[in-house]
Amino acid sequence: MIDRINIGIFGLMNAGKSTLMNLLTDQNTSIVDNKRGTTTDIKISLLELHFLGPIKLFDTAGIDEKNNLGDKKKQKTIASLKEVDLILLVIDPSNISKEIEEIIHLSKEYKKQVLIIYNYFSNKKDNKISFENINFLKVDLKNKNAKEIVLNFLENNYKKKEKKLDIFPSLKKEDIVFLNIPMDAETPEKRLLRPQSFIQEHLLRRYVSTFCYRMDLIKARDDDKIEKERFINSINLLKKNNNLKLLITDSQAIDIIHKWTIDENKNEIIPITTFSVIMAYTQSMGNLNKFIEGIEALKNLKKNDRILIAEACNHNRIKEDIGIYQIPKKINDHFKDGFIKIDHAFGREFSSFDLNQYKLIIHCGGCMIDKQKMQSRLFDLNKSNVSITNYGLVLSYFNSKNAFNRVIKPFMKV
Ligand SMILES: Nc1nc2c(ncn2[C@@H]2O[C@H](COP(=O)(O)OP(=O)(O)O)[C@@H](O)[C@H]2O)c(=O)[nH]1
Ligand code: SF4
Ligand SMILES: [Mg+2]
Repeated sequence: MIDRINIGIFGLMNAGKSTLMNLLTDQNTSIVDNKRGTTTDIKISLLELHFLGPIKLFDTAGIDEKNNLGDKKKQKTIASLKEVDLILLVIDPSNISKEIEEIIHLSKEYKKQVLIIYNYFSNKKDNKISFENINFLKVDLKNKNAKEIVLNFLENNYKKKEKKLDIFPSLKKEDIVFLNIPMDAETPEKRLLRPQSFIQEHLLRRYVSTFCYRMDLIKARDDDKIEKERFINSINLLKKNNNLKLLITDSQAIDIIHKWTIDENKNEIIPITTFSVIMAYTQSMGNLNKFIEGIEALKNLKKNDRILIAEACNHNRIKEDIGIYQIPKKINDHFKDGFIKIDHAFGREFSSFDLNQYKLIIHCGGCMIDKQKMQSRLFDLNKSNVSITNYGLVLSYFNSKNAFNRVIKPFMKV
């Protein structure tokens, strides 16, 4: 998962947004035409700018189209505005309308940086407008030096957010982290799941060694002696020089991992957490508390309360899928069957749900969406006063209070 800066191009119809998209991507990424409303859906392009690094560039539809389709386009445009780090507002100075103010208003509401590009088509008149405190550039986007001019403007005016999140900063070079990866029928062939490879790569980059272990979950749940011995032997081997510092497991194996990593005096032989809990921590830029608070909301659910189980992708689902089967079953076993109303949102469906009807969102690790999208979801949930928690936390909580406390402990500052 590459950390990218999301830049969105916004404005009215025919301001030159798609022209700017094509200029920055050096190709005909978007259709440019003088027919108003040419760009219907959001166009996304991935590129690299030497002074900013990896970029995700959004070309959006003009928000001033007044018809049914225009309303739909506007909705999508606003959804992507919530996910960008920088709004490039393209303005044709001869065509100013209140919708430009609306974009500026939204940028304030969602705390986004805005830069204005006045696209001076040579033969158009200037309405002499200015927006307070917003840096701007005057350019003709069809000019042969336009790209260089725009890039210079971006380099000099974009305020880069320096915040970088380190996962488990106390881990050192000589430390080892145990990764428990039980593969099942849902596991894709030829690769690890994204949260697993993301975390492994993150640790490797910091010279922290990882030990990958495949647990046979069916045998482990059957209390198979050989399977347990194999696991304990691996732990003991790694613990020999006191370098084993943490075990990260797939959340669905938390029942076994919790049980097998406490001794007869109930002391933990190794700290544990789950891939999914780490994803909640990283995708929210360290705001794990928000997801922990969601467990309190789970405890306080009442009859007929509605919850939404949200997965950020549409993967192939088998019978015992966590979101479709395991979590609903645990909720129905914990409360009474049918006591809580459970809905599901997969992939992009999330944005079409009315969040106000829910007491709680139970979200997957969200490895298929970027931090910006997750943060825009958190922003909307905060606004609607709806709680959120995550798969790993829920599975640990339903296992036991101890398991729950153990998986969050590695994130607690001492
Ligand atoms: N001469 C000139 N024409 C432009 C410029 N920018 C856009 N256009 C034209 O204006 C029309 C709308 O441009 P487009 O990029 O599709 O606008 P969008 O609706 O904001 O995406 C097209 O016919 C473009 O060729 C410019 O800087 N100079
Ligand atoms: S986006 Fe969610 S459901 Fe899809 S693979 Fe990632 S963690 Fe699993
Ligand atoms: Mg366009």
